[in-house]
Order: sequence, then structure tokens, then C-alpha cells
Amino acid sequence: MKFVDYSEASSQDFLQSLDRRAVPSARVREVVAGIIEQVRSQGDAALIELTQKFDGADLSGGLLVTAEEWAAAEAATEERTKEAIAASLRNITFFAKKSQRQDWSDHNEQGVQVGERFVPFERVGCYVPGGKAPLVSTALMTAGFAKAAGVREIVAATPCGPDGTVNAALLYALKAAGVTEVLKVGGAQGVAALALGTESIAPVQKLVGPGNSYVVEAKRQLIGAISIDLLPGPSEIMVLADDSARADFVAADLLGQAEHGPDSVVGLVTPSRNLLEAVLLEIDKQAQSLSRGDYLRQVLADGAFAIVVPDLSVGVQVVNAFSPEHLSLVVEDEESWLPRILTASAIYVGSLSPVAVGDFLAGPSHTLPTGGSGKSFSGLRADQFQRRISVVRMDADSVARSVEAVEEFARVEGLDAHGQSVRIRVSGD
Ligand code: HSO
Ligand code: ZN
Repeated sequence: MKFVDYSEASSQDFLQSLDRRAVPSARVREVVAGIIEQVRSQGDAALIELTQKFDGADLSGGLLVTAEEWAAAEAATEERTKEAIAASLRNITFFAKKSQRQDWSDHNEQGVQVGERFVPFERVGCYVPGGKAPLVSTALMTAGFAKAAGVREIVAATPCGPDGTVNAALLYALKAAGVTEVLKVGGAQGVAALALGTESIAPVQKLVGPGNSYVVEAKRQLIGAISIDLLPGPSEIMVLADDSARADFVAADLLGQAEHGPDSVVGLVTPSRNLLEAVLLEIDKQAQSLSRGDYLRQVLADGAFAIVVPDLSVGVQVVNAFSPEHLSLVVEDEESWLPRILTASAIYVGSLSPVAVGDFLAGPSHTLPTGGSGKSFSGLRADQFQRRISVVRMDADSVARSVEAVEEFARVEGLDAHGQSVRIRVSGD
């Protein structure tokens, strides 16, 4: 673990060094641009070639999951898995409905009726990563929100294994979340296929979901052809804790997010050296009983960091400068510190709120801004699957009351036809 003693650093420079807005590498940009071009010009043939190259799978017999594969996945998925999926989906639907925008209509100063309507996209795409682990929960945490928003056609893209199959529980979860088609193609090529369409798959209007640097870059390059949610990359946790925190719980959370691999970002910010030392001991202790304990210890040894701050207000400045995907806030006076956290994408309050419950079950989407982009974006929500349409309706009175200001704008902009289009409607003129 890398240790930073805040008091030794010059504070302003240090806070600035935490500002991470990532710039994609030139190589990734180039490779992804090439893949997008190949999918654009060759369609299915490109998807077959690239899946053979990157995943070692032969998809010449078909790029989409078939009805038989859906049925086999349903039969192969254990009952207890289905129950966990159903429980998570109930919470997602509950959360999505609560956060949904309502149509509204009211009258402005001139008496014009103004309002907004929210209408679901007809067809969206969800990217579900598959490289290291079958991210069953990501199927729910993307498509589940699209379904709750009323989207009818939900297409998923996810990489297949070398035998051309997709994990059964993942397929089951996709179906349970409302997915109607699954493209067995991952990476930038999967993203490009959903955005541009090929012979096998019609293009989507919006594409959401997390992925590796190639997937994220492909989404970035395809903005315009489609809209996207945000650019979620590798998982992150920052813990801001004081002496009141339990070292075993903190260590457990750090080990949990380290499971996402060496790209994950894991940090502890604390004014307490005692806590830091106890957490380090706990990491070693708990790693012994975990199936990939040695690997996790290595991930933390190479990549994790701890920042010892003089007090919690400096800790809050560090958190806001860093903008972590998940912040675990374990301090004695939670209520007074919580409102000061401004840039964390999701906050887990108190020692009994493990990030893993949010990853799998709680209800808010775990598709969240990473890489410091929480300063500019928010996590995936149901209303991101809807278009917002503004509506204006006028009558004789509101036209009459609007004409004067409109004509003034028309005069200063030199656009008298604009003015006339309102004046002509004023009765008695
Ligand atoms: N922590 C990940 C989500 C996830 N965890 C999926 C387990 N499965 C990014 O928020
Ligand atoms: Zn996770």
C-alpha cells in the first residue's frame, strides 16, 4: 500500500494532484477508431472476425443468443440465484420509480401553458462486461432501470467464452431484467454494433453500462450516433474513517473492491494512525480466509493507498478532490460530515453499510462515474432512459401578453419575421 502523510505534502499541490480526469491513451483511441470503422464498413463479418480474434470464439453460426439458449439458461440457473436476482430487481424497480420524473404543466408569467413530458426511448443498449467475472448484477443495474423507465426493446452486448456461450445466470438475469436481445460480442466491437447496427442487430438510441478502457473509449467516440449514460470504468472505493471505525469492517470493504482487479482504485483516508495500522493487520488476516486472498493482498499492496490527514475536514477536502466512485463514510458524527461530501458518486454511511450491498442489492444503480468524473456526472438512473420533451400551449391572452417582449428580441436580433409570427396572432391588430 502506498502511504501519503498529508501534513508532509504542500496542501494545495497535493489536492490538485488528486484531480484525476483521465485522458484516453492515444493507442486506445486509435485501436478503438479502427474497430469502429471495421464494424461500420463490414457489419456482422467484422463482429465474427473480431470475436474470433479477441475471445477465441466462432460466432459464424449466429451472433445473438437464441430462444434455446435462453431456455437452457433458465433451466441451468439455481432457484436461490433466481431469488436473489428477483430481490435485487424489486429494489431496483422501487428505487427507479421513486427517482422517476413526473410529467408537469403550469403557467408562466404571460399565462402560457408550459410543461414537460417524459417518454421512454424505444430501443436502448446495455453493455455488460464479462471478462473477469460474469457480472450478473450489472445486467440488473443497467437493464432493470431501462425496464422501469418503460423502454420496450432492451438489447445487451456481452462477451462470450471461447465456446461461444454466455454464463447461464447472467443470461437469466438479463432476461429477468427485461432484455429482449443479447449480442454475444463484447469490447469496442460490441459497443459499435449496438450504436451503428449490423445485419443482425438494429441500432439503439442510447447505450449504457460499464466496461474496460476500450469499451469506455468506444462509447466516447460514438456519442452523436447515440447518447450514452456516462463513462464508468474500473471500480473504486475510498473510505473516510476516524477512530470510531471498526478496522475489520473497513478492511473487508477494501478487500471487496480489490476483487475487481489491479485496475480498481482502493484508498483509505483517516486522521487515525491507529486505525490505519489495525486495517493493515486486518487485511492480512482476512485475506487468509478468502479464496483469492494472495491475489487480493497483492492488488492492495501494489495499488491501494492510505492518506493520513490532520483532521476530518482535510479528509473531506481530499475526498472531494479525488471524487471516488464509492465513499464509505465511517465517522462518529455522520450527519454533520455527510452534507460536506460533494463529489462522491455514491456514499455508504456508517459502519454497517458495506459497498457490496449497493453493488448487488440496495437499489441505486452500481453503474457510477469513476476516474474523478463524479465531479461532472451522476450515476445511472431511470430518467436517463427517457427523452424529456417540453410542451408550450398558448391562447389569445397569453399571445397578447407575450408579443411585446418577443418583438423586442426580434428587433435586437434583426429577425423581424419572428416578431411578425407572433404579432399576426394578436386579435384586434
Ligand atoms: N463494484 C462494481 C459493481 C459490481 N461489484 C458488480 C460486483 N459486481 C462497480 O460499482
Ligand atoms: Zn463491486
